[in-house]
Amino acid sequence: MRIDVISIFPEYFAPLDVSLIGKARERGILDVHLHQLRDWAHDVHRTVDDTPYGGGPGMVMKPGPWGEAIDDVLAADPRSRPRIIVPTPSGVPFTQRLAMEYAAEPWLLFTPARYEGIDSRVMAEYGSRLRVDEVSIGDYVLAGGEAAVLVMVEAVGRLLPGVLGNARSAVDDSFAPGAMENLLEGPVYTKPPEWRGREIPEVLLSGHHGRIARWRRDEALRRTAKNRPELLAELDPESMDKHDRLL
Ligand code: 6GU
Repeated sequence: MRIDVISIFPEYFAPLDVSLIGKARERGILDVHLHQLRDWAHDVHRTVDDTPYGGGPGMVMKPGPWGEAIDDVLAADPRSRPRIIVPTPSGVPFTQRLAMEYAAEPWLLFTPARYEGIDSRVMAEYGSRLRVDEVSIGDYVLAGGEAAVLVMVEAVGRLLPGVLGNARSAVDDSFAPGAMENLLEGPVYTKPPEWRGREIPEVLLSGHHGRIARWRRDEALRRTAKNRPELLAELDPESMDKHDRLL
C-alpha cells in the first residue's frame, strides 16, 4: 500500500519510522511519502492560510497550495487513484470498519490541516473526481489533523497482510467483525500465576477450551456493560449465544 501525507509539519510523522509501521515500511509492505505543503506556497513567507470569509476567529487554509500539492501527488502515479482522507473533528467517525476498508485500498492520501481547516472548495473539487472522506477520530478537538493521521495509519497498517506477527491477533480485536463484534475484549493474564498475592482466574489453567471461551465471553459482556453500555444495544441478536447473560 502507498500512503501520502501532505502537511505543514512532516516532521510530526517521525513515529512512522518506528515499531510495527517502521517494520512494515522496511519490508516494503507500506510505502510512505511525506510532503511539506509549504513547498506549494509561492510567496516569500510560504503562506498557506488566510482569514475566513464571513468573519470569525482563526484562519483557514488556502485552496491554492492544497490544490497544487494534491495534483502533484496524483501525478506521481497516473495509472492509479488514491482515496483521499481529510482529518477533521466534523467528519464521519473513524471505526474499525473504516480501517478495514482503507486497508483494502492500494493508495491513501491524508491531508491533515492546522487552523480552522481547509477551504471547502478543495474537498468539493477532488470529491467530484475521487473518493474524499472527511473523518474524525473522536469527540474532542485536536490542534491539528496530524495526530489523527498517525492514529489512522497505525490502525490501517496493522491490518495489512504480513504486518502482524500473529494474524489471529487482528481477528480477536475489540470491534473486529465476527462473534465478538461490538464487544470489548476482557482482561488478560500471563505468568507468574501469583503476583503480589493475586491469582489468575482458575478457569484459564483448566485447559478446558469450551469453559475458557465461555469465561472470556462473560468477561467481554461484563466489561462492555460497564465501559460502553451503548454498544450492548447494537449487539446483533444473531451473534448472541443462548448462555449469554447481560448483567
Ligand atoms: Cl481528525 N482533527 C482534529 N483537528 N481534531 C480532531 C479530529 C481530527 N478527530 C477528533 N478530533
